[in-house]
Amino acid sequence: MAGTAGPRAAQLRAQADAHSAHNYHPLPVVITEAEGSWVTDVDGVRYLDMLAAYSAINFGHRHPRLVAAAQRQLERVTLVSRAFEHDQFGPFCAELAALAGMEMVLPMNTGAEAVETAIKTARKWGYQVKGVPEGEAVIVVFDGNFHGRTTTIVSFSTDPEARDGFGPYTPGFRIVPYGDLTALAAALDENVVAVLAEPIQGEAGVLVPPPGFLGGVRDLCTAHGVLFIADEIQSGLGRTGTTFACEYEDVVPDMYVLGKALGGGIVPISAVVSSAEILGVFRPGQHGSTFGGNPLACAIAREVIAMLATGEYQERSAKLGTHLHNRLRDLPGSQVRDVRGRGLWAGVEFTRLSGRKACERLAARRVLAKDTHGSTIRLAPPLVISEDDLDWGIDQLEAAVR
Ligand code: IF1
Repeated sequence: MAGTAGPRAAQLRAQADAHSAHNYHPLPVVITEAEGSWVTDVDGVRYLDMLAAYSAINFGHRHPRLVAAAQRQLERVTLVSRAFEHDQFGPFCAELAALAGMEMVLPMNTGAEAVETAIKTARKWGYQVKGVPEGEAVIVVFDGNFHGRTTTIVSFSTDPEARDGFGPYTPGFRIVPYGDLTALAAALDENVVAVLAEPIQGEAGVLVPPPGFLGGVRDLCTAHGVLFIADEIQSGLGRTGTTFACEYEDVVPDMYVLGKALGGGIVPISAVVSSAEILGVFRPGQHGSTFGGNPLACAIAREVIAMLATGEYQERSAKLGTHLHNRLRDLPGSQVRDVRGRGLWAGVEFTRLSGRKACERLAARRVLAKDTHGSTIRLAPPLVISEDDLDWGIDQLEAAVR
């Protein structure tokens, strides 16, 4: 049932299969062009993109404003390293801090690097400000987390697939059940410097925590002098109907970790955004990156920030998200066990169908989505998707699960 690929796609897939590491099992679609919510494969077949690169394409493929910003910057300067400054850097940091209601920004490239940066920040803050004995800092994380794939980050993963075979593991992490404030409170001893959480767990299957959980994390962190680090790499920048998913519970963390959509789907750029006290722990030479905060990425991210500053994409995500969730709730209970999510982000868990099978059937119907563990698929269409396209995509899902 994988037979959606045409002749050209089959040839390119065979080449990739022979010469690329097999760390993925992609759907049999080979894309050559894209615009807005639609992609076209090498045999000329069009698909509706209901994954949007796991939220990295929040503004759709090749949004004209973002392409224009990139093209303008390509004509000027693209990379100088952090040994010198450039004229996009100060404005990018100031504008991102303002969007987040924070003071300082530390730019990196990938999400995992930004999470690593948050971990290093929290540890240094713990030793310098909180007074934790050197080498004793603990960061509390949650069961089912996904924060990236570095050796340190997989050390505190609870997914055997992501973790097994990659030891020895980095110590200094304590894992508690997601959504369990009692367990969290019990885990907060004097050596804990931070709690790292996804406001909604993505890879785990778009798990929305119980009401009051984020507020409870905030209160416990404040009471214990612990930093609340919100990994909004996937949930942030408009995906859930607000700029940050934490806003749903009116919660302000001590640090936002951002990535994916910050680069407008054009370049990788990530960042830690926090207060001057917290990010102020770094001195020259203690952290950095060759490409972090480069002129091209900053110019594109500045356009992303300007687009988010008006609130129109968040509003669209909230409105279309309500429509999406209303329709998903109408799927037959015999086929669908659970629908979770917020805004234009949904996890649909099936009763019998595997997530992979559902995605293959969707691809055959010209809709792209991605399975996660077992019998769940996630939907995260671009925030610019038209209501008609969204309805058509859901129609295909309805037909595919029947
Ligand atoms: C892959 C998942 C999604 C993330 C959160 C950090 C990162 C991610 C909350 C790291 C990355 C990705 C990575 C990508 C698939 C995707 C994913 F299924 F793996 F979990 F989106 F749901 N924090 N998520 O979701 O960011 O270093 O990749 O830039 O194939 O690994 P990165």
